[in-house]
Amino acid sequence: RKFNLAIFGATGLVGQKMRTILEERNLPIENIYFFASKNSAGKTINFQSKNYHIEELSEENLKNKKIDYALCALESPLAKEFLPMAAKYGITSIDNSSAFRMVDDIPLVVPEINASETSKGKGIIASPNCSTIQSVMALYPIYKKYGIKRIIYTTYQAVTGSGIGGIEDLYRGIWAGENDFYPHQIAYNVLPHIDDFLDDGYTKEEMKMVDETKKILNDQSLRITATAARVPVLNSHMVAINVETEKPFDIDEIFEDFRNEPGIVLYDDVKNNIYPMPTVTTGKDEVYVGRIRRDNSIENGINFLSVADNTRKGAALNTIQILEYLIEN
Ligand code: 11C
Repeated sequence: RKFNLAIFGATGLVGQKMRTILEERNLPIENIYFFASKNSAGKTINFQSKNYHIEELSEENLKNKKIDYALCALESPLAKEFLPMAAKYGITSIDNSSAFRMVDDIPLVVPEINASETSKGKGIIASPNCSTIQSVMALYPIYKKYGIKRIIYTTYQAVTGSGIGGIEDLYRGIWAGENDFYPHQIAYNVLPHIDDFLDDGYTKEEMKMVDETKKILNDQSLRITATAARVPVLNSHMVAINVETEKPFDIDEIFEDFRNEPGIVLYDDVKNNIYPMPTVTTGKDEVYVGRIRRDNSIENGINFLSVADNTRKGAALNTIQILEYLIEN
């Protein structure tokens, strides 16, 4: 049966990407509504060769339109305001923001890993942080087969993770060495700082990776630590992952495990300079893994890279895959 869909925050970077990906896939959409702030209301948006008016996200609109599902690309404070309201009017929202991810009875879903959790959602389903999604996707085959004791994440994150402000700072920086969005110039630089600092010296981004990984894998015993950095790359995050497994493994089998995992592309042929990079993964739906090698400093350790389009699998695509799972089930 066909359903009515809304996009909340349709004009931002993730909202626009949701529209692009919906155009690529064939979902049985009856009516689609694009919502944004008052400033954007009235502007037109093109979807599947038809023009739509952007409407203001308001209680009245949520109440009066018969919406079944919403893809939410709002900032956290707005998601907190509007998603419980949407749920009240019978709308199931799939939220890209961090607002509800760590709330106990709200599922945090990467469909390839824990799609069945969606059945526990009462009107809101959370989609994880971008760097978390591509990391758990890559760790999942290892976790299933060998168990995991400890994970060390080190990230190299693109400016699209910050939305339009990050892109503008990168371009402005290249020409004028100026910054407006970030606390320092991002062009020709690396910022060891993503999201706010917490009292213990970690950033919120680092703790999202730690906490969300445990929730998605449903394993609080995992020991995880993270360092997150912003690099002057336009799009696609790279995460260097060091993992210590419970059980011993054959490194050749790890390559096979990645090769056989849905949603993963094994991209590792170093003799021919084949390894995942943002220029390879941008515009792709899959998570690319490469530079796979044994960590010889411990008994059962692996080093590898996970690289993915943070605006696709890291954001818009994951929410749409959750939606596809919901409508199929
Ligand atoms: C970044 N990972 O690259 C962030 C963006 O919690 O959804 C996503 C923030 C979030 O800056």
